[in-house]
Amino acid sequence: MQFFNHFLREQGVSNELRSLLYHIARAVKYINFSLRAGNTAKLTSQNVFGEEQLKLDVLADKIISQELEKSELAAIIASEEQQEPKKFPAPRGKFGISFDPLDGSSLVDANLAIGSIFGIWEGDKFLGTTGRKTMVASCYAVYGPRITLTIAVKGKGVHEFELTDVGEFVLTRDNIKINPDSKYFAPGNLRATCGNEKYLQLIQGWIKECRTLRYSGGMVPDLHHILSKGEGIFSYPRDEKHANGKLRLLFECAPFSLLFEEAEGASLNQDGQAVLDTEITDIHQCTTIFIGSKNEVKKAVDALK
Ligand code: AHM
Ligand code: MG
Repeated sequence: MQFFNHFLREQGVSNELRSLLYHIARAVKYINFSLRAGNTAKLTSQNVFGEEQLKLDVLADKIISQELEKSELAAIIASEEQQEPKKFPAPRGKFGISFDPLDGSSLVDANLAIGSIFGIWEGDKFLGTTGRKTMVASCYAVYGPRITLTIAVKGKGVHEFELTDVGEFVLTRDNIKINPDSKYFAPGNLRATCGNEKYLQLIQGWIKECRTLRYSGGMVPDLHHILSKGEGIFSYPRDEKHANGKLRLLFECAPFSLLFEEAEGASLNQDGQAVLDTEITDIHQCTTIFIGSKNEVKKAVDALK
């Protein structure tokens, strides 16, 4: 059995980065406890003792922010739940952490899998840089029937860990790779087919080729499916109202793009640019995304031109 921390040390991950990942793993455990505790109310509500309960995504945001502050390794943090990033006073850590505390929180009621996403950047700013230049690692947790944490440290591959009964993450899959071709498709923003004939044709083409649909409505489990099976494509194109789609560059797309490129997959926006090369000009900026098996991603983006 390979424990999370031992495995990362063997991989040559620096002490500081390992310690930061340890704090992220702790936050994931606390969020999991909160989810299991049944606080699944979508809106702020009162519990049986008449106390105010926090919305789950607000609670997850709080848990992660506190854990990152405690780590003393963060110079700045930015959350999808917060309007502005929070800077910690010097001398604090050397990392910037961007995160979506609870992606797919609207699926909680339906008891579908959801997740948390983290991007780890060097330095104390996110604006004016790209994932390629500044991101050093990323990871995501899936809260499903099992709790997994999948990590990519730049240049050191993608590895999956699972939370055991004793509260430790252990290695379940190492060096995850994605095949260039695939039979699986996960078509996000199907509403875009109403105004975009090419997207409609792309999806009809996948259906005519007898491909397999795997789509849950949660980016985290949908992308985890691709990494688990070692193949697939997830798409989220623009539509008439959303020129850059809906998914966030800093909190969702850049972290996943690092993971997928590390696994030899690809992640492009609808204009054919690597998502990791997109400059961050706004904390809450959105991007279109086509991510997964390299050849499928390229073909899909070409088909929409
Ligand atoms: P959220 O961060 O508000 O939860 O939204 C992100 C989610 C993704 O998990 C999922 O891929 C996408 O929204 C689904 O979008 P849509 O509601 O357009 O189907
Ligand atoms: Mg989200």
